[in-house]
Amino acid sequence: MSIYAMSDLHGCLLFYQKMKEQLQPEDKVICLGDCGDRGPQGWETIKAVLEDPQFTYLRGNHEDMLIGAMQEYLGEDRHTAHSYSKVGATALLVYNGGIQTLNGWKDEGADSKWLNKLLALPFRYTYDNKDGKHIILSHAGPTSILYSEQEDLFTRDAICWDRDSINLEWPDEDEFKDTYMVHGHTPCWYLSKSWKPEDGPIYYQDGHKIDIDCGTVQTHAAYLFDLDNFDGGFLFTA
Ligand SMILES: [Mn+2]
Repeated sequence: MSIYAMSDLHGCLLFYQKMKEQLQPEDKVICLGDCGDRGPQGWETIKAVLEDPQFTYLRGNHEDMLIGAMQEYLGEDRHTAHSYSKVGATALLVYNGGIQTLNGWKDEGADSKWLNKLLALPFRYTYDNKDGKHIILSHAGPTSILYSEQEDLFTRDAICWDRDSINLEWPDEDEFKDTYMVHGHTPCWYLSKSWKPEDGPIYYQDGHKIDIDCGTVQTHAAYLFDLDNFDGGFLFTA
């Protein structure tokens, strides 16, 4: 049995299908969020991952915006990680390429069962691998979650949205020397302009942070990152 992570398919259902062809029935995949928006089949990709028992689906900022937009459409109070104080969640989702995803849900009757499934998604997942590496997985990978298991609005907002902690150094406390953080949210080309999908995930902050977002919608590539063997895993290209 293998356990993998993947992230940021952004409507590229094709890569979900390619991953399914690669997986053995007993394998597990942690999906680090952002299944919808920007790409061609946002709503279909979200539904496929939500309904697939092989996948553990974590909330990304695009799921967070979609939850807010669904709640705004249904006239419910918002229960999002982000406050959306300046603009509504719907406006922000549309600005970030989410109109097709939202319309996919509306065209099928705007069923609140999907909202409830999205609301139930966890924000983080931890895995202790075969080499004794303690791995924290989340969408955005904020350094702050090293210090707290607690989840409040501030922490959840950071888990879904934070990009600033990319520039921090890995803490030198002993307790974090075997800890690794695997995340998406920030395409690898944002960290290195010369990066190409064939180069693989980017390791930074002394190799403890691992960005597996290869910018699928722009690069037409996606990773399955093997959590027990960092040198294993698969690159898929269209
Ligand atoms: Mn994101």
